[in-house]
Amino acid sequence: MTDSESWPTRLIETFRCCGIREFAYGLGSRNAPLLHALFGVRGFSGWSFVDERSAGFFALGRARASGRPVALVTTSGTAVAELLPALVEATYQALPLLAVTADRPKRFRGSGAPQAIEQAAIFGEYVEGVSDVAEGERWDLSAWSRRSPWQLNLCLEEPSFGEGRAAEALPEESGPPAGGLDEAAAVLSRFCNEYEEGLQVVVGDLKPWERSAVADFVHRLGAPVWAEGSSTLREVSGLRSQLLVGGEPELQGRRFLRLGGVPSGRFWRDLEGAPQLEVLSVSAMPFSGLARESTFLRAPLEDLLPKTGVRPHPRAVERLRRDAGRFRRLEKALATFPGSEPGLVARLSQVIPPEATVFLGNSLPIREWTLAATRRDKRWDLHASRGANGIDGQLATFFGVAAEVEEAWALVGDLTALYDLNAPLILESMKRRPRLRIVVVNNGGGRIFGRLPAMQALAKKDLAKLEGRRDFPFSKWASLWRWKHLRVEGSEPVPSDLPEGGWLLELIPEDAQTEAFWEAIR
Ligand SMILES: Cc1ncc(C[n+]2csc(CCOP(=O)(O)OP(=O)(O)O)c2C)c(N)n1
Repeated sequence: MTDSESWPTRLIETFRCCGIREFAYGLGSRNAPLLHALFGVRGFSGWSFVDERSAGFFALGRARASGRPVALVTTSGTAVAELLPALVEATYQALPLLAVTADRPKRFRGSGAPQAIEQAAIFGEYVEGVSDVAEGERWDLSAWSRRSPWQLNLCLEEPSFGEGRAAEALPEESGPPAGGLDEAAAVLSRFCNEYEEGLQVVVGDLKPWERSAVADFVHRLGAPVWAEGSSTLREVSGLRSQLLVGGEPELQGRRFLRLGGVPSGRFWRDLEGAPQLEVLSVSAMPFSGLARESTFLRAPLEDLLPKTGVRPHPRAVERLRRDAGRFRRLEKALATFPGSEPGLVARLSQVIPPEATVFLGNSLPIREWTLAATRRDKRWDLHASRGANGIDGQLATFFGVAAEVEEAWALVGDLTALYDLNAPLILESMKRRPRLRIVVVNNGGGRIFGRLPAMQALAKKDLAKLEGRRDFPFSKWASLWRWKHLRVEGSEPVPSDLPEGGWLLELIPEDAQTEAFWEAIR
């Protein structure tokens, strides 16, 4: 096999076998023949990017929203390196991205020739495997679990363009191998059934396809549940008598069952220092989320949980009574300090319409949403990109999640928005643009740092430096993308009905109210 022209055809076959229907790409000459062939295939959608880093995060969003593997196609050199943050994120979220990286022929390695870098091992731990393929060789992706990223590094001679192949209907792909579920179900049911008093369920970020299996399982179990905002279990009415609504769970006297992503709550970090408390994590990701001893089952929740038999637990009356007391304090603080950061987040959640897609940025938005957002079930399609908790690429991921929906809201901090200023470029390629509402909580820097116990002792001036305090004119950024812009300061009302068009909503919390709020619920 000598012809580089047949590679695009093989790539198309690979996409089909793996169930890939979308690819995000950066422009380049070495990957141009691959792109040229892919463009001609009916049933594939390509998303064009100037910035490969953004392409990576956008693909992450598409994989999250669709549940399918998504490909990234780049040229050689630093374009490949730009994919790393999104692959890291995909690894910690167990999302399948296929990085198709065009490379110069292997004889260029180590030569320092232009755009010849060491691509084949560049992602290290953050790919499940690498197919490093020289001209004329075949590749085999059958070992790819499609639960984390894979790299297909294609070493190409000088670019040449063959004919793309028009596709017939795409065949059904085969799913990833299951395996070991019965054993995992036995371990899980023993963990739950042998311990009734004090079992605490905590649910982290869930993917759309995991939610109903988790809700059913937790309901069967009947134990108290703390649910992260992006699990969307907070608002499930059938779980009302089990949900902790007043704040994070207490640690003492508990055995913890974690389902889904690693929780963002402080209590999870505190568990690190309490090795006597037993923890069992069940997640599609290959990480326990704790550096100390715990039990970990890696399995698709939607397959494992329906198979797991559990006995219903007795109602934890005392724990729920204490929680109700904390909830009353929380409600009072939200009513007294509507201009605080959690107050603004709570009021925003009330005006976001039912059925909307909602994306929570990392840092305070996700924590404040979990604590303060409405628990009315608005059937939101809620997402947060929480793998390695980066604040990079959040808007690009959001646009990936939002690409096929009617109305999408993002809630991000000001530094997080600043990080990803070029991300909206992709909106120009969307056939049907979602009604976008980008909400920036502009507290003038990374204010999460001021909430860390270790930072609270610092002098105000030093803390401000570490928080990166600044004032950025977001109205100018909004006008660049032709979005309308509105500033809501402190206790001013959050508008419930925004006219058509894209909107940038800037929420400006009142510092004194935010401090008073946290003090009131301490
Ligand atoms: C890529 C990356 N760089 C740095 C960090 C460390 N970090 C965590 S939160 C944060 C500040 C975020 O500020 P902002 O978006 O304004 O949100 P706020 O903390 O005010 O809610 C930073 C820099 C990170 N998580 N990811």
